[in-house]
Amino acid sequence: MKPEPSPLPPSPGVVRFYSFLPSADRLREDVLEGLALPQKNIPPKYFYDEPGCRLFEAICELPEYYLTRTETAILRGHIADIAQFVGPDAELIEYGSGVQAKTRILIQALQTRLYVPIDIALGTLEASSKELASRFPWLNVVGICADYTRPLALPSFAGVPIRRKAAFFPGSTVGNFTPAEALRFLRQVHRSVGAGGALLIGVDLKKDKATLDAAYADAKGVTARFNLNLLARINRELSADFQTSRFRHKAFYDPSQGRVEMHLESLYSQIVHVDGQRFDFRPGETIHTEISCKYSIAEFQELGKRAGFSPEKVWTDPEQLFSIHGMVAA
Ligand code: AVI
Repeated sequence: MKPEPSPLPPSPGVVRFYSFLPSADRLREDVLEGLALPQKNIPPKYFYDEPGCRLFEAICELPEYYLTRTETAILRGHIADIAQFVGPDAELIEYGSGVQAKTRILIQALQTRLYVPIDIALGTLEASSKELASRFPWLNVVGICADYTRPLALPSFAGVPIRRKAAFFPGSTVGNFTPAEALRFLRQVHRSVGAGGALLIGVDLKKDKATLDAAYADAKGVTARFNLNLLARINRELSADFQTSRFRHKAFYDPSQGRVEMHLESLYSQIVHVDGQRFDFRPGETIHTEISCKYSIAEFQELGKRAGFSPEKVWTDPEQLFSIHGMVAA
């Protein structure tokens, strides 16, 4: 999708927004197409409506969901080295910026002057961008509301001196792509930062099945509510008649594929209508809603190389649960 023509140079503290969001028709198309497949499937990007964003924030606080706190601890513990890797006067582009909590650590250390958060959830993007702009008075924030899983040409900004572009993609969100999709995405990031640009990317590491199973099926059932909210969203936005109590959350790590899979399992034989179309479910049949791929450090470096990056740094925690990679676009 093309950006709007020559946006004005940003001014410090001022938050500007550009929206490249696809129409509601895309949700309809993706859901109708996905439910017609032999393995029913709905893309995970549709988790993030307003209630979904709130539930994801709650997941990040769960004791079982070690990813967020571990990545934050790695960032804090290695921030001087990370700031040295990125260097001064970098334009910081964040993919899937969400609540931007980790970004604060980075912006403080880098003294960033131009920050471009990209997120599919407009409400969260607006609120967190405004909060960030008021916290750092020297910062220009240019929010982009977009689906970054699709090709996106970013606007360029005059008026702020920039030495390099640095992409930040925390949270192991790259794991929600298949390796082939991740490769395509990394190539797109390569084009956005250009030769010499930097990539800081959080990647969850392979580990024992029990830890991963618990992280995606927590005792309080927050992840179950997050998964089931997808059906409630489809009911609201596509006049569907899913009865959420007739489905259950299912999540498990498959070591042979190195990924967690999340599904919504039909508890009964049932018929559901979405936008006037009928879908039949057998008992035990599932809608596949998410994958969360886990990598070894070497596997992810190999993927980065195939996308044209040169892996330069890796920071991890003492238990080797999570990694942050520093790569440079060749
Ligand atoms: C956003 N993403 C990296 C999360 C993950 O861990 O794959 C989404 C999530 N799904 C269930 N819990 C969290």
